[in-house]
Amino acid sequence: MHEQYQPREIEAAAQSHWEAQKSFEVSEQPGKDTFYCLSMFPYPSGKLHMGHVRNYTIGDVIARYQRMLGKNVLQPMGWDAFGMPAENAAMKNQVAPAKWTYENIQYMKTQLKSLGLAVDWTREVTTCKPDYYRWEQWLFTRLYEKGVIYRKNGTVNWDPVDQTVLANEQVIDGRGWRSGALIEKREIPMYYFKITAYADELLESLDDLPGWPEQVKTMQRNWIGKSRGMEIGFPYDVESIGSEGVMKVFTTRPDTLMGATYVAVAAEHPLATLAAQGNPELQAFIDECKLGGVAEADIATQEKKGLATTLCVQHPLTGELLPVWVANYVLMGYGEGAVMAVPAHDERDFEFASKYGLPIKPVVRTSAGDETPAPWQDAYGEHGELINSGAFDGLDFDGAFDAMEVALQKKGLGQARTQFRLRDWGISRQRYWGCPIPIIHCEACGDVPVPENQLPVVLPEDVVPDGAGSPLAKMPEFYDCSCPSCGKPARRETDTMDTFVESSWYFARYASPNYEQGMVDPKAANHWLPVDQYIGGIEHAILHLLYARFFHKLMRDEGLVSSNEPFKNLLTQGMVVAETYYRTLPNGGKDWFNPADVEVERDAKAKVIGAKLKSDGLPVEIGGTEKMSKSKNNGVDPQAMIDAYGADTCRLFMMFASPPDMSCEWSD
Ligand code: RRW
Ligand code: ZN
Repeated sequence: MHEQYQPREIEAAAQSHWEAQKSFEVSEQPGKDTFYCLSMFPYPSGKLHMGHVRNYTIGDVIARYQRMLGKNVLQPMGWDAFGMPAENAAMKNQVAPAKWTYENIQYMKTQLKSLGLAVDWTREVTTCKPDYYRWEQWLFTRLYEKGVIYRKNGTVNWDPVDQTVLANEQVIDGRGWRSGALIEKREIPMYYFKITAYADELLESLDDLPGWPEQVKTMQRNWIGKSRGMEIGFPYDVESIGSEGVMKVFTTRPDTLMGATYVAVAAEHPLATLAAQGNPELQAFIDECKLGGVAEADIATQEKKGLATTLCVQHPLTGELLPVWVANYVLMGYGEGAVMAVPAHDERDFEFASKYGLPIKPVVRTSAGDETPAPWQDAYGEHGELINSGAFDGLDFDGAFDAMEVALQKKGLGQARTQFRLRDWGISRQRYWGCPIPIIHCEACGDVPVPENQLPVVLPEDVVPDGAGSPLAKMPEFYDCSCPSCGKPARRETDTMDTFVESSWYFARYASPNYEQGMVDPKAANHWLPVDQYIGGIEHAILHLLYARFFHKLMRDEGLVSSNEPFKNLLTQGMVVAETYYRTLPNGGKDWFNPADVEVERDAKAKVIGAKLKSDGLPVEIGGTEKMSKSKNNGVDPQAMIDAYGADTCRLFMMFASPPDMSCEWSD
């Protein structure tokens, strides 16, 4: 018997016992209560992070508790294995993404096993393997036939030097991350999931999730963004435009209609194209608008710019002529690609009108007062009694909404409409390391989904991308094929799917991971689903969770699962934070040191009074606690902790140091 705790021996002995006993392998047991405990599966990025350790320990503690209550507990694990990190590593190290990925999986799996998690490893799922993604392709073809997936043009970031499409995060200050070239917007055909057809249900059924954090539900509601507004038509001024027509806008503030002083259209709007004929200055501006990234956040913060045209439209109620401007803050993909501008009651319009000296007319009495000029900035968005609006004066928001609708309907120029902020989900990626989109392009037949008996469309695994364009598009051995309908030579789609598609249904595949007759075995899926407890980081509060909820409903509508929602209870774990240390460089930048390389000095009461770099014994600055990250070099390698003190010590510390949903400060 050892005096001291010997983690290595004890943990290894326990783990081999569990393995031999198949302690955590579970099967369906009719009559026994089930509990499905799921932690978000990792990207095989290289090695475990403290954030993983925390996530998977929380899950394991819950799984153990439920097992002790006598339940049949399923706790699976797998790999979210497609994605750009593998391509980036491939370019850096000249190694195929597949090889890099499989090696990482192998290493991280031994790491995960050393944590002693009660995982049923026989259910391991790896999304980059054909036995997984073939079912994703199968569902794709089903949904395509049903019209839930469709093709349309979408705008992407085009790097003219590398001749490649870039993801938003690869565009830095409007330039390509590798080439430094000015990025252009390009329209290319892409495939879209019609998630908007499920917008109402995705919103409504949030109310059936009492086991979700209120904060996450609010984020989802805001993302879906249901709003009631009015579609309003502004008749063309035939004299300036040269033809009859109506410019449509959508607004959630029809009560401010009498305060519209100009209209603005997107660079791609037909009126912009018309106005640019014979106007080189405007054409140049339109071209400039087409430059720059497509990320919404960048567009929201960029400087608002515009150019006047000689065109006018008529105010739908007064007939007054309003000038048409082309503006970079109006997006073609949103609403109608045109807005009625009410500078007194909209921040962007105010900024624009002030810059270009356009009239500002207050039509709602807000807390900012009626005076001109008034500090409208403080009162944008406020509802109030109408002023300066003729017959509408004195009405409140709801009264004005209804009265405007009646007045507009009389002229056939208005209609109340509900709008969603949510857009359809574009899943085409011009990338190599992803699930091939199972479509064949035939000159005679158009887009033909790959028939079931020709699935999967297998991704070749020996390719090393070079960053210039999509490798698959340069591989005739991949794209040359014959049309499944007419047999003539055809071309296989070379785009791959967004990796969020794989993570949208893995939780269902775990129920029958080796099932070969379908995407899931409905019997097994309905035995385990919905997940009783889902655990993961808050960074997935919006997209991943929304897409997974959407997929669950798609699978329900395919008859594969019977529940409406995939995750009954959700726990969003807090971050893992650690102290940061740095020295200021001569150029003002900071050199960050890893906590492992720093020695902390404490006073008699253990209060930290300073820190020194171990290698040179000289002082370093203490930068405060921050989320563990590469940029601040404050990541603590869990493996070093496990090797030194054992997995249980590490796990126990993480559970004890902080409640699971709050941030946890690591300290050795
Ligand atoms: N494969 C995806 C993924 O995020 C998940 C799919 C379901 C979309 C904090 C957590 C910190 C992460 C820093 C570092 C997620 C972390 C899980 C961290 C898997 C957290 C990992 N894969 N929470 N996690 N590193 O490998 O939130 O404070 O990135 O729940 O571990 O993370 S992942
Ligand atoms: Zn054909």
